[in-house]
Parts: sequence; C-alpha cells; structure tokens
Amino acid sequence: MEIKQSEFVISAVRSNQYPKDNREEIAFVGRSNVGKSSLINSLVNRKKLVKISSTPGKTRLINFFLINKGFYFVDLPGYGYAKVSKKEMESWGGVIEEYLHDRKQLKVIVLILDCRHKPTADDIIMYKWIKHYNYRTIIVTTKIDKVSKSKLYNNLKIIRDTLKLEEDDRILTFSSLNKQGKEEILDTLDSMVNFIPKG
Ligand SMILES: Nc1nc2c(ncn2[C@@H]2O[C@H](COP(=O)(O)OP(=O)(O)O)[C@@H](O)[C@H]2O)c(=O)[nH]1
Ligand SMILES: [Mg+2]
Repeated sequence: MEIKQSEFVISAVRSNQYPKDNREEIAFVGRSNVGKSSLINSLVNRKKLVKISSTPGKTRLINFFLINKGFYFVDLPGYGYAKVSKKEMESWGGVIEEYLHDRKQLKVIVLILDCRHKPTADDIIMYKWIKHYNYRTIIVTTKIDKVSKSKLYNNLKIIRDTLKLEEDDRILTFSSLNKQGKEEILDTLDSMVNFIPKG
C-alpha cells in the first residue's frame, strides 16, 4: 500500500460524532508517549498530520483521518499516563469502549508498544478488549533504534509471553527515526483488509 493522500476529518468523543459514511477503519492505540503519533505520521508520509504532543496524556479524543479518500486511520486516545486522575482514566476507558463496542467499520486494530518495555497492566487490558470484541490486530513495537538486535529479540519474546498473544498475532517492529519497518507494516495491513485499492 502506498499512502498518497491523508486528511484530518474530525475529532470525536461520542459515537454520534463519528463519520457516518461507512468507510472501513484501521485504529491505532497504545500508551501515551509510545510513539503512536510518530508512527501514523510516518505511515502517511506527513510530518504533522497528527500532532506530537508536548503534554502527553491530554488528548481524550478519537481522531479520524481519511486515507487515499477511501478509508480511515483512527487515532484512539493514549492511555496509562501517570499524571491523569482516576476520573480521567475512567473517561478514557469510556471513550475507547464506546468506539470498540460494535463498530462494524473497524477492521484492524494496531496495538502499539514500546519495544524496550514489558507490557503494562493497561496494555494487557487493551489487548484483552481487542480479543473480547473479536477484532483482528497487529502489534507494532516502536523505538527499535534504541535497543540492540539481541535485546529486541528478547523483548519481543517477553511481550509475546506477557500479553499471551495468540499464535497468529503478529509483532512488527518500527523506528520513526529511520522509518525501519514501515513498508512491512503497510504491507501487513494491506494483506489483512480488502478495502485498500491495489496498485
Ligand atoms: N528514538 C525514537 N523516538 C521516538 C520514536 N517514536 C517516537 N519517538 C519519540 O517519543 C516521543 C513520543 O512520541 P509521540 O509520537 O508523540 O507518542 P504518542 O504520545 O504515542 O503519540 C516523542 O518525543 C517522539 O519523538 C522512535 O521510533 N524512535
Ligand atoms: Mg500522540
């Protein structure tokens, strides 16, 4: 897949604000600061389609980006930022669960993890939700420029074990510094859905 065109469409909190045109969706979710915005910007070849926020954990919005005028990338609010209150955490959960609940257009969820860290309790909950709602998923680990190959290999095994990944769940690796892994992520998404025009 090559992304030639991308545009911000809407920020939503409640489901009545989501786009109503029935185009299919690929959603991105992960801990705050994991590199989600950087990943999406790299995939769409734009420096600032998604803002790289200086105050992590502040966005509680679902952002919809129309890709190649055909389908959506959906940027879900990041979770697990240490400084948010319990109340904010609950509101985050509400926003995400409302989206995950019965979203027919949603075809794949990209769960983003930092390759250096063991998945947190929040990551595990997120993965369980994805499975509970029966969505297909790929796991993308970011910031691989920060670790050696052997460390990365070890960490991927820890991630697989901690999340208790199913055998056919794939872990891909990515660095937004040098874009390593980008083509494989796009190709994998392409192979999982049938709404991306070929060629
Ligand atoms: N070295 C390195 N830094 C990264 C990478 N991805 C993101 N970052 C940095 O991590 C911080 C958080 O990135 P951002 O994309 O805003 O994360 P988000 O909160 O998940 O959207 C920023 O300072 C990024 O420059 C990566 O692959 N490698
Ligand atoms: Mg972000």
